[in-house]
Amino acid sequence: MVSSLVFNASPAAAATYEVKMGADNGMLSFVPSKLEVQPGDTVKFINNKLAPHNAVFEGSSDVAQELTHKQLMFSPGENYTVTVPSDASSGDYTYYCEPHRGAGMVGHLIVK
Ligand SMILES: [Cu+2]
Repeated sequence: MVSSLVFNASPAAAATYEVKMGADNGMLSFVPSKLEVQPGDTVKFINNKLAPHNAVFEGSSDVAQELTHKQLMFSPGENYTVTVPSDASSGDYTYYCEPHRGAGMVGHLIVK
C-alpha cells in the first residue's frame, strides 16, 4: 500500500527536445544553442544544414562521455537521441561540433 502511494507521487514525465545541427539560415550553429533540460530528458540531435556535424561534450566526466556523439553525420535529417543521465548534476554542459568548433559551432545543455 505504501509503495503504491509513493509510486503515484512520481515526478513529471521526461521531456524530449530537438537540437538542429546547422541553422536554417546557413549559420554554423546548434539551434537552439542553449537548452535547459532535466535529468531523464532526451535530446534529439538532427542534422540540418552544412554537414558534417557531431557533438562532443567538454570534460572527461561520465555524463559528458555519455552525451558525446563523436560519429560524424553527413546526410540531412540524420539524427540520434541522447538521454540526460539521471545522476547528472546541475550545471552548464558545453559541447561543440568538431569540424566547426573554430567557426563557433558550440552549444550548451543546461541541466537544472
Ligand atoms: Cu558542424
